[in-house]
Amino acid sequence: MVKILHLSDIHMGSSLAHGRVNPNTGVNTRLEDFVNTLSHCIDRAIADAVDLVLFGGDAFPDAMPPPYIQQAFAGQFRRLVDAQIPTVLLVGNHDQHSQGNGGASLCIYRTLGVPGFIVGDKIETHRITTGNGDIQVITLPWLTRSALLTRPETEGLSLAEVNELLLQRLQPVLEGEIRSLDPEVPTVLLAHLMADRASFGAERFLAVGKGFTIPISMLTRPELDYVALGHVHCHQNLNSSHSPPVVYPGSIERVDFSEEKEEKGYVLIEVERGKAEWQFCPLSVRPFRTIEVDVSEKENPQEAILQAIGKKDIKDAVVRLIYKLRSEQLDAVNTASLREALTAAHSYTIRPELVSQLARPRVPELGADTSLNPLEALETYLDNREDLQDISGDMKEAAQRLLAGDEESGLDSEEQQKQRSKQLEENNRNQLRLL
Ligand SMILES: [Mn+2]
Repeated sequence: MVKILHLSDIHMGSSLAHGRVNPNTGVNTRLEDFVNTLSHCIDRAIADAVDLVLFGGDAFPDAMPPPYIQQAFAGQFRRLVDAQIPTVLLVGNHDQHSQGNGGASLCIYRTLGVPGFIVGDKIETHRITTGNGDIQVITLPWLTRSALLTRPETEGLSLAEVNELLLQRLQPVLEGEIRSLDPEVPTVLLAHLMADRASFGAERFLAVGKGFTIPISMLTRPELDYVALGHVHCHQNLNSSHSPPVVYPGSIERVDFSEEKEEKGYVLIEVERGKAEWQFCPLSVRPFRTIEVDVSEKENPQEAILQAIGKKDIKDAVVRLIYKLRSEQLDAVNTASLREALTAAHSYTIRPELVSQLARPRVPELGADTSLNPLEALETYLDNREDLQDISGDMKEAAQRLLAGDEESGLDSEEQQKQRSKQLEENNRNQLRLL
């Protein structure tokens, strides 16, 4: 039985805006948080004498972290070298350098020949000998289209079509790795990807806005005993009622407020051929707290805000205070005393939002009915916008074409289409920049 510690999405060097300079060390307190949390993961690996550590990718916010941040990361992983624990560092999307000849921030560990360290920057099977027997680890780093496709192949294709083509290429490559496995040896797939429960090809158009996703059926293979994922920051097992487990451990620290309610941690696994037992190990990380209060109808807005602050445990937390008020109430709020009330927080931001009496009401039908498909939703929206009636036909037609993935619309020149797909890709990247 091989014992593994699986962690992912360290993103060391992000969330610095939520910290402050520690006067004793000169270091941003959020970097200290991340290093401290990572050190707890490494402590556990050493204390439990695990046979293998798997890192699921995204070490830093980008492929060029400042030297002091690289050093903080390396300083922790160095402890695994000293403890002679084999370690696989998988390359995530944030680790890849997009300019020049590519490469990834983590490749330096291979270049230096760090003993026991493997860098997973391509699809490959590694047979690793541990104190408790051999284990096979298939590495599947974040896939860019250039990994499996050439430029002429993708010319003129929509993003959805490129993704489909990428999947078609990936499948035989992965299949090749799986068929070359030693069936007697326990096997883990270590992958940085967005998994989708949708079956192959179905609802393809809905995936466009989400970037490249891989159907889970490609991962739930009986030849695999555990699928160790990285990329999604919220811990989850995508295959809970079946085998193998397909697990995102999630990020180890909260990167921003979107992770306020998520528990953070890592995963311990005991794996043998045909069986894996795993447990999520929570980490005690710095809390994030949103205090949101609407005081626009309150007689004493100051008091109402202070009350809202008083209700939350803000000690040592990263806090954001958002209060809604009318413009004539602005003078009734004393920001200095709000700051006073927030001093127990680790850091805080204060954001007043004006409620506009002229605000256009939202389309009520869109709020109530979540079963609408995108076209029905657009129609409902257009029915509520008299000012758009003259172009509503064109808009519906354009939406239909977009959803059908039809690039032969005849409306745009090839150049415009290219621009648009570039823009779309850019949007996707921005949406996913934190994953
Ligand atoms: Mn990622």
